[in-house]
Amino acid sequence: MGVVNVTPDSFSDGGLFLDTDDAMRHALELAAEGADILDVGGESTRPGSEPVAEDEERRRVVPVLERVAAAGARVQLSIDTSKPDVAGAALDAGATYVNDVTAFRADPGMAGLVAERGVECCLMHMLGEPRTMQDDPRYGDVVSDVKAFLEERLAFAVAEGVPEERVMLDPGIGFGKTLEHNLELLRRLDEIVALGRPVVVGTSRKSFLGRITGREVGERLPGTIATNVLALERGASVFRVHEVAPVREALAVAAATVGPWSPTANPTSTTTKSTR
Ligand code: HH2
Repeated sequence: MGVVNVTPDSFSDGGLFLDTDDAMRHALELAAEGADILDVGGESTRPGSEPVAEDEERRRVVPVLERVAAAGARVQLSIDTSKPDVAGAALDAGATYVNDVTAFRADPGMAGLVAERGVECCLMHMLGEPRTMQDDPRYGDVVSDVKAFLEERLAFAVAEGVPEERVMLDPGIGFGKTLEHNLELLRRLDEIVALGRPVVVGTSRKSFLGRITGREVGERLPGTIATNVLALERGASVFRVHEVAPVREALAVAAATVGPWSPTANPTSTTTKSTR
């Protein structure tokens, strides 16, 4: 899943793709690098961020989705929003996946929209809200708490008419979590996978990687790769990243190592002549 932030203030690429042309070019590049899903967002959820008005969010994302859909890229389009009106406009523009970082809590009507439109969704765990979520987050046992939350939100979505097969779950790395909480969730990701739905992980460029490596936000690709490879080994299915090509390549090697590898099943395996 490649990230397309049409925002002035996202934590790692704010302002780079606010212009529709720039966002569209970036989206097509990520698709060409092998992204299966493009996650288009018009509101930053970084710690301390302020909410964006609905009109403005819609104005940012809809033209990008329309133009990427019209370009015919072979990629699924996701809308990263917690507002049903924005999601509805995005679905009209060609999106078929709703990534709601509030797991339908900001507006429970989002569940009905996803059900009615027959699209897929991702329900993510977040403790508190972006403005304050990093102010001293606490859990009993972080993995058990996140797992219980995701189980409850999955049950809510299903009760509202969303087929279970259309729901993916995300532990919400960096959303109301300390460094230790993030590491514990990754270490025990198999417990979240045990819920039986595909698991999405988003570690890309996040500050906990900088806490370990001392690297600035634009220099966290090695940490991003390490955590995604580990998440794959623990059973994650979708990897939300800013840099698609290098992560995809690392995941292809990790997947071939974890399970049986076949040259025909792997589109990135073009260099089979190497003798080393
Ligand atoms: N992380 C971010 C945003 N949306 N969605 C899911 N499902 N999982 C995540 O981990 C996740 C997410 C934060 O990353 P980014 O979009 O680059 O930053 P910002 O919120 O500042 O735009």
